[in-house]
Amino acid sequence: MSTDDLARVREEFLAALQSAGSEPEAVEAVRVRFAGRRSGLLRQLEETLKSLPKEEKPAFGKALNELKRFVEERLAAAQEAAAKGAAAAETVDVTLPGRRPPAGSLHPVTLVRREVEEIFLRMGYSVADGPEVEDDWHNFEALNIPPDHPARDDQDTFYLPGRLLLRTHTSPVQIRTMEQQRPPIRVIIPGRVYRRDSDLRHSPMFHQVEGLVVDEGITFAHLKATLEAFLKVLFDSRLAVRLRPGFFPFTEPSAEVDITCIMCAGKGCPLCTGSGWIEILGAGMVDPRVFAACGVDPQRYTGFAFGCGLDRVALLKYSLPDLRLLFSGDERLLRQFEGVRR
Ligand code: 2NM
Repeated sequence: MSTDDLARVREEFLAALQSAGSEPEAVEAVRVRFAGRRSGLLRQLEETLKSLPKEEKPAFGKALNELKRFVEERLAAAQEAAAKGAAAAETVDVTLPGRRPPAGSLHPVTLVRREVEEIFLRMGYSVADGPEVEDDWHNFEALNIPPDHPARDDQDTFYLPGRLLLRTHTSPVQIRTMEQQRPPIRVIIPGRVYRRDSDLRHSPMFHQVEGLVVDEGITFAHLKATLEAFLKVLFDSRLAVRLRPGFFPFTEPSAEVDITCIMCAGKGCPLCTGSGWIEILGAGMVDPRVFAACGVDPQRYTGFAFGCGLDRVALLKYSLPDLRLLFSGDERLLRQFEGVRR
């Protein structure tokens, strides 16, 4: 072992450092190999020094010290460069254009619900909601539908354990509203309702909005004007509104409400089956028996109520072919509503 060998170690060290570049892990590997405390090359050379003959020790020792200082200096410089490089790699380039996250969209039924809410809020109504799991009293009894009433059959109810049921309309929330607050009442209730019915035009879960107005002196004229104003804003200011006699256990008199067919403007087409009219709402004057059941004085107060299927409105407004499309989870439907806000 001679000072020439030390010169060779020096060359090897420089070559290793060169190929490590400013890669922090590579620089660290070079440090361990040459300057590692336990078994680095320099440590081994110190052992070699001890075993040399006395006369060779001074020259070798001096050269080894110089090599150690050289290695330390170069390593320190390389470590600093590597640290800087790592920091630079973490820097954010603020001039890059932003990446736009994929936008979701509002479901057509949500769009229609919000639009209906907005129209009635502008007319001074409030929006209420209530439980989807109901009891017999709020869903049927208080609405003048006794246990043997035929209306129970065509409302094919989902019954739950513990004398509970899934509400078949949002009317129970109107009952709860009348039980809890005194007139004047102006409220709409949008929400999910459930009926044992499933075919092309029926889904076991669908959406309704119902409205209720109670005060002294409310007449059928108020009902008619309110629904006409509502339907003209929701669909088309040019449309006509037609009332036909109807029947509901909870209203008397009751009416079915039609609008001019929005496909053919009343000329007659497959959508309106040639009639030029489309049925859109049910409505009526609240039956005094319903008021009595809720603790509202039927001598003093009158009121009107109405109900409307939101899913059907969504189909009509957006010219969608099939009710089931609304509940299919098909993204191709939702993508067509991207960027539509309300
Ligand atoms: C409809 C049609 C007619 C209605 C009545 C009531 C209540 F609770 F006030 F009696 N709520 N909703 C009503 C009236 C609903 O849906 C087609």
